[in-house]
Formats: sequence, structure tokens, C-alpha cells
Amino acid sequence: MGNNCVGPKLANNGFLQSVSAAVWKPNQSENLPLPNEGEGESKSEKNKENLVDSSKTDGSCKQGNPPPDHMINGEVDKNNKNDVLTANHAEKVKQNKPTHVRRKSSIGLHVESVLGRKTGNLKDVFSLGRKLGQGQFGTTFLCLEKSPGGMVCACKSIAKRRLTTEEDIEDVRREIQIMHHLAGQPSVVQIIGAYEDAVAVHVVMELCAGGELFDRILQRGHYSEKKAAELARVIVSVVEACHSLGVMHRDLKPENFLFVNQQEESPLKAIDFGLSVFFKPGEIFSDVVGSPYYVAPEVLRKHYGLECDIWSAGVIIYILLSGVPPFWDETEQGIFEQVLTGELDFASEPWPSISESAKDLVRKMLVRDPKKRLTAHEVLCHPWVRVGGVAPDKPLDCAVLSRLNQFSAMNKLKKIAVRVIAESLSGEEIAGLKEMFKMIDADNSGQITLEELKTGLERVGANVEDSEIVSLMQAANIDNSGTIDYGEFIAAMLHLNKIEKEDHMYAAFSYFDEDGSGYITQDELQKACDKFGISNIPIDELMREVDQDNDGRIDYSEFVAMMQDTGFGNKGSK
Ligand SMILES: [Ca+2]
Ligand SMILES: [Ca+2]
Ligand SMILES: [Ca+2]
Ligand SMILES: [Ca+2]
Repeated sequence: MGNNCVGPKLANNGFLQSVSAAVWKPNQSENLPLPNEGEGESKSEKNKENLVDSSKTDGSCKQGNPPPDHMINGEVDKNNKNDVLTANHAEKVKQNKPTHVRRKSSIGLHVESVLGRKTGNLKDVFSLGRKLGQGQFGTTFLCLEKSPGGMVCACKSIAKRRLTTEEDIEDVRREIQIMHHLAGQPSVVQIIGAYEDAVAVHVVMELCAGGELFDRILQRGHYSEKKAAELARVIVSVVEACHSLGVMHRDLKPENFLFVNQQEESPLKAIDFGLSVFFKPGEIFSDVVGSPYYVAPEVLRKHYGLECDIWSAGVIIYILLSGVPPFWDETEQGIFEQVLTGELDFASEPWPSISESAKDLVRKMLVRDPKKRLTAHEVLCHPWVRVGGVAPDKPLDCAVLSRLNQFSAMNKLKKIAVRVIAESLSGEEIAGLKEMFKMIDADNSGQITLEELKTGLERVGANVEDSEIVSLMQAANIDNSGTIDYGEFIAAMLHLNKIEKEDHMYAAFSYFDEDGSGYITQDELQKACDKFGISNIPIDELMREVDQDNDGRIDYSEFVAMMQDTGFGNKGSK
């Protein structure tokens, strides 16, 4: 293994140097204490150096556990790597701005300049607590929902004055869009809301108080195979979820995974999507982004697609098992050369005692030819990842397909309700679904035809029988127009976690209950059907499916029961 897929010219001309200069500065800065960071942060950064140093100084043997004095106070350090995005942005800011010129500070300072819409006031809903972490670009605070029994969350506040270019703003916007798009994935930190005022954008999310995966690796040296396999399963399931939803992560590394709590068995979640992008099947990217040690060779060669995430996940698994990165050197250039040409070391401790199966997996993830690399689903099916755990039952090959299936199991009233909800969502919440719509609506007509749906599903790797496509088409096509328009598509693709939000359900109920009587009557139902162009359905039948107490009208609890019905119970199979 090794040199065969790397052009010889890459290693020793100016190429790496230029890549290095253009791209790695951001991440280099991550390894240095930043000027305005708290002590906790710089300590943590030093530890990062330790991980690297320990392998460097010990050239013949890549083992070398970090020194024990690295214990970090989780309290101080907590969540601060939420701001990797921030570090990257901040660095971009630096690069774009000649030091002697005052920054164009106004670009981010209009009230709606980032989210493009008026939001509520953060402080009406949440009160901010102590600082959890500080990056150059934003600050993460503990954040408490004001309503009784409110949630404890984390709030990342991004200072708009630091967004000096349109690109900076676009990056923040995209990260929020992607977090919304991935909402509901169990191993992705949940976004709760985004707020914008004149000075900052605030992203409220689920609190992960258990520290970084990175720090736990440091504490242990490395993980047992069993534990490493469990973590690998989580990491790769995030990759699979991203890919199935048309998102490429591009910056997988242990710093970007946080534990929810301090417990040993704490769930692990991906927290940072600052370098993630939407992609279309087969799309090729050329901008070199990522982090040294984890970056895939094809990214360095500026010609890559979603396979780069598998490489990075493979590097993480190697580190989980051995405590050191598979490709390392004293300089960044050296690291890149290793990434491009270095051989995997399975000879040093502790590799001789690690199972063949683990090595087999790592080898198949760190194949330099992206076409020969395992896919996320193949990794999840690999015997080593499955050991002690459950094999993935359903291939998550295509979110479009699974969500269409889910939608088609809903009764008509629920479909209309979901449509009403879809229309109430903000632009950033459905931006990812819009990308999917554009991908499938190949001729850009605003309507998805049967043929386009078929081709679209094939492009994302879903093999569906023609008859099934016809029935999916009918299911999503609420108004029987023969095609799926944008509104119908968004409704069909909405994740359950959005549908089941209390305020969304209430808003939808109120939409039907026009006179505010607290009941949806047959008349009101009829009106809503007319509005959505639904003519061929007997209203009384619709009503009967939901009206549990048979009083001829739908109250709120009956409505909620319908909305929370997964569609596979007795009602859905009707
Ligand atoms: Ca079309
Ligand atoms: Ca339609
Ligand atoms: Ca009513
Ligand atoms: Ca009733």
C-alpha cells in the first residue's frame, strides 16, 4: 500500500507548501493558544500538542501515552470546541483583512443580515448563564429556558462584527441550516433555535457537558477494542446520516465530538458542522479544508467527494485504538506527505495485540483510492463494528426514500397538517430540504415528475421498484396534480422531530380550527381540504380516523394523538 495512487510530483514541489499556506493556517491556530482565550482553552490546546508530541518524540514506536498532567477541568473546557467553526472563521477574517486597515465592520451588523429574517429576542426565551467556552469568533454560554421546567442548553453567540465578508456570513448561515437539516439524528447535537440581534447570532443547542472525545482519548491513552467499536459505530452513523441527507461533513475529528455527560457510558454527539456543505450525488469539490492528521489524500489533491469523511473517520478509529494518529510528522508539510504516501503502521504497540478484524476495517477505510474505500453503510456492516452491537438493520441509503415511506403511511389529515407546519418553518430550517428538491427537480421546473423522482432516487443509490415509486409519488402528491411541488416535497420530507414539536402541532390545530372553538368540525375540515385542492376524499371518513370519542369533531388531544402516531400502528395500516 502506499505510493501507487499518489502522483510523484505532489510530494516535493511547491504544492504542499501552497496548500499549507492557504489552508492550514486556520487549524494551525487551533494548536496555539489564542490571544483572547481563557486558560482552560490554552491548556486544552497544549494537550493537543501532547498527543502529537508523544508520537513525534518517539519516532521508532508510535505508542507513547500523553503525560498524566493533562486532566482538564471539564467545567472550564466544556463546549469550547463548539467553536472550531469559529476558529476557522476568525482565521479567515485575519487572512482577509490587511492588518493595518480597519475592518469593514458593518457587513454583519444589520439586524437580519445573517438569518435573513426577524427572529424573536433570545433573552425573552432564555437566560444566559456562565461562559462554557470561548473561541475567537464566538462564545458558548450555559443557557436556561425561561419557561417553568425549561431546558438547560448551550448557546453559541457569534459576534457579528467578526463577520467581515459575505463569505463569513454565508458560512455561519450554512452551519445553522445544516444543523437544522440534521435535526433528529440521534448522534448529532440538536439545534433548538437561532436568534439574531444587531450584534450577534445566537445558536441555542442541546447541552453536551461531558467533554470532548479528544480529551477522553488523552486521559486513557487509547480505548479497548470493544469500546472503540462502540464509538466507531456512533461516529460512522453520523457520517451515514450526513451522507444520506446530502451533507458532507469535511472536518471529522475527535474534537468535534462531545459527550452528553460525564458518565463512562455517555452518548457521544457530533457538535460542529462549520466546514460541512450540501452536495449533490457525484459532485466534485476542490477547496482544501479540514484538519491535519484527519484530512483525506484526495482533499489535498483538490478533487474529492463524500468519501473523504470515511477517511477521516478511519483516522479517528486508528487513534481510538492506538492513541496516536496514523499519519504524523514534525511539520504540516510532513503530515501531508504522510497522508499522501505514508504506510499504515500496524507493527508498533499496541497493534500486535489488536484483532485482525479491527486492522482490516482501518485498512479498508484508509484506502487512498476513494472509489475503493468502504461506504458509511459498509463500515457499519463490518464485523468488527458490529461486534457486541446490533448490525444496522435497514440501510439508511437514502433519507428521501425513508421519509417518503413514512409520509405515505400518514392519513390525509395528518399530511395536510404537516403541510401547514412546513409552511410555517423558517428558511434556515428547510434549506437542506430545498437542496434536495433542487437535486431531484432536474429541469428546474418547480415540479418533480415521476421520472425525476425515479432518477433522483437512483442517483442517491436507492433501488426502488417502479410500482413503489408510483405509490410514493401518489402519497406525496397531496393535491393530485400529477407532480410533487415544492411545498408537497418539503412536507413529505419533514422529520418527525419537527412535526411533533408542541408549538408546531398547536399552530396546525389552530389553522384548522378557524373559529377557535377548540374543535375541528367537519365544515372546517372541508374548508382546509378545499384550500389544498383535495377533492376526492370523503370528509366523514377522514374524520372517523381521528375522532376517537366519536363525537363528530376533533379536539386537540385527538389531533395530537394523530400527529404522534408513527403511522405503523393500527390507524396507519388501515
Ligand atoms: Ca421538474
Ligand atoms: Ca402536487
Ligand atoms: Ca372549530
Ligand atoms: Ca372527538
